Amino acid sequence: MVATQTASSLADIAARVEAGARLTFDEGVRLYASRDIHEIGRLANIVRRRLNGDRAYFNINRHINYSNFCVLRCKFCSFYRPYAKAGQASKVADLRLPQIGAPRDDGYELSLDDITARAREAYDAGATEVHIVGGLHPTLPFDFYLDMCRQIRAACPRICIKAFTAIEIIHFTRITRPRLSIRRVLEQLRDAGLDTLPGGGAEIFDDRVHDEVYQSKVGEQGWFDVHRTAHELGIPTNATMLYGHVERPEERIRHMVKLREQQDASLRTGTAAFNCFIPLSFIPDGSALADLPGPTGFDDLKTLAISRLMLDNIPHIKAFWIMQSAKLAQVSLNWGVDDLDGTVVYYDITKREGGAGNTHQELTVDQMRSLMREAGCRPVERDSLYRPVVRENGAWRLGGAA
Ligand code: V47
Repeated sequence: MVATQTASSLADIAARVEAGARLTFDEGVRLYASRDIHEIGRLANIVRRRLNGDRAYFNINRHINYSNFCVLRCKFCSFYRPYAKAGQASKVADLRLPQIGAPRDDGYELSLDDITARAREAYDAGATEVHIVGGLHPTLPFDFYLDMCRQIRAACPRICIKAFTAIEIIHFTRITRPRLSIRRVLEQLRDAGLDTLPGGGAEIFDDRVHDEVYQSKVGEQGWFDVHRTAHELGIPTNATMLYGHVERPEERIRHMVKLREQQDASLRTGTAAFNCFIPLSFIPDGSALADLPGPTGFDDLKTLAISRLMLDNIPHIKAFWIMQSAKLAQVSLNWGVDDLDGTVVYYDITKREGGAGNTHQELTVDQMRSLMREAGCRPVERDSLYRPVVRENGAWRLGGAA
C-alpha cells in the first residue's frame, strides 16, 4: 500500500519523463523527498535507454595521482599532505614502480620519468586513457605539467591524456609569471598533448557548503570558467558532484541544474561539451569529516538515478565504482547509469580502509563485462570520447556503431 501511495505521488513526474520533458528544480527536490526508489530507478532507466540503449560502457584506463602535496586543506579530503611537514623528512619521494601501493604516511611526488613509466606500462597493457590528477603542489613549475603531457604523448602516442581538474588549471594560472589566462594554460597543455579534462573539483556549487567544507578552494565560478573555456577550445570535459557530507538535497539539485544550464550553452556553441557526469559518493575515512557516516546505498542509488533524470542533456552518467563499490555500481546500471569507470588499477585519493589502505584497486575487463551482463546490459569498451573500441590480435582500433 505504501509503495502504491508513493508511486502515485510521482505520477505527474513519471508522465513528464515518459513524454521526454525536462524536469524542474522542484521536481528534482521531490524525487529526493520520495522513498520510492523503484519508481525513481524505473524512470531513470527510461532516460538511460532512450540515450544509450542497452549499452553499458567501460574503458581500460589507469589513474595516476602524481603528488599528494597540496596547499589546500579541504575537510572532505584524506589525500592531501602538507608540504612543509613532509619536506622535513623527504621532499621528493622517488617512488619506483614496485612500490606502488605501499602504505605510507607521508607526502610524495612522482618524478616525470615515473609518471611516464606508469603511463607506458598502462599503454602496453592496453589502456586507452590515463587519468592524471594531484594536489595543488606549492613549488612545481608549470613546465613540469607541460613536460608531463609531452613525455606521455611521446611514449604513448595514441593514449588519451585526461588530466588536471579545473582547480589545478586555476592553480597553473597563478604559478606562471607573468600570469597566464585560463585559455592560454589550456592551449599550452593541449599543444603538449592534453586531450580532455576530468570532472573533479566541482564538489557542490553552493556558497554555504563551500565556506563550511572547502573554503580556500576555487569556487563555482572558477570551475565553470575553466570548463566553459575548454569547451570553447574544443576540449571535451566531464563534471562531478561530491555528495553525502554537509550538503542538502536542494543543493545537489541546484548543482545539477547549473551544470545543465552550462551544457545547454556549450551545446549551442557546438565545439565541445560535457561527456559525462560522475556523482562521487563521499568517503569520510581519514578526512576531517570522518565523524560523518557518508551516503547510504539507498542515497547512492537515488543520486545516480536523479542525476540521470535531471541531466537530460549530458549523454552519460558514470558510476565511479571506487567510491560507490563495484557491487552497488553494478546495481546502478538499472538505475540510470550507463558507464563504469574503469579498470583504474591504482587509486590514491580515496581508499576504503582509510589513509593506510592499499592503492591497488582494480576491476579486470572480464569482471567488468560479467558485472554488466548480469545486470542485463551489453558491455561496450569505449575510448574517452565514447567511441567503441575493437581489440584484435593484441591491438586496438576504433570500431563502428556500438
Ligand atoms: O576532485 C576527494 C573527490 C575527486 C573525496 O572525470 C572525494 O571521468 C569522495 O573527479 N570521497 C577526484 N570523493 C575524482 C574525480 C573523478 C573520478 C572518476 C572519474 C572522473 C572523470 C573524475 O574526488 C576530487 C574530489 O571531488 N574526492 N576526496 C572523498 N573523501
